[in-house]
Amino acid sequence: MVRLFSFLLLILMMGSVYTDAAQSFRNQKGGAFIIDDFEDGNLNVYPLWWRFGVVNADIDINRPKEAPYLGRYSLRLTGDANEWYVGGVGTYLGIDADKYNSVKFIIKGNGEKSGTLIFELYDDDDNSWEVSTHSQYPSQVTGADKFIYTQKVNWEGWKVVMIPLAHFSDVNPGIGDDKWNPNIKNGSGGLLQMQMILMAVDKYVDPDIRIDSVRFFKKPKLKAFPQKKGPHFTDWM
Ligand SMILES: [Ca+2]
Ligand SMILES: [Ca+2]
Ligand SMILES: [Ca+2]
Repeated sequence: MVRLFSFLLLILMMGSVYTDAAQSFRNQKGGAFIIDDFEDGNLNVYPLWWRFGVVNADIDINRPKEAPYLGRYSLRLTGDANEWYVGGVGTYLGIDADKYNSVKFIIKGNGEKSGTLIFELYDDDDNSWEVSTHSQYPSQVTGADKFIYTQKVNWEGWKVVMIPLAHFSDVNPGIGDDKWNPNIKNGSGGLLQMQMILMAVDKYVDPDIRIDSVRFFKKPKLKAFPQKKGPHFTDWM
């Protein structure tokens, strides 16, 4: 009976993951899509951020004096320098992101060796609405493109970082259709998920980065995503 109950609960939970993305995100204002501003001080709802690896992901209190655009809370990612690849956090999106051409973060560095962030975006290409892992190679996904952008954080204090989506690279050539097409046309799940990974840059300096206000937006007069071929990076993670 307990087993059956657990099974039903699991089905319910899985079902809830695929419900309307609008239910998982709040405070949407015209034009932009706010993934998180961390203002509810909770990483488990609006939206749920899962954690992987050995990263420490915590909500931290901002000091408003540090920058005028700061709210009350932000996300702090820290880890042990010995791990080099520390791990990260991710959230399920399932949104049509075709109308955006940029992603914006507010990032606080802790000096020259704060760490490196890898931003990953997964775009559904098999209408499965989920990121499925390869049966033989668990580090690989199937049916979705994985686009990444690497951001070295080597500054002290807060900085607004705007990245054109055209600067992301497809790192799984041959998987998905190798094109940035995160729309929900013809049954596609669009932009399925975002992950943010923390890496150390120095064996003796623990990486420590804070992130606030993650959002997609459309920057006027920015060129559309070029569907150029290569150079491709190998999927080294
Ligand atoms: Ca939240
Ligand atoms: Ca691909
Ligand atoms: Ca694609």
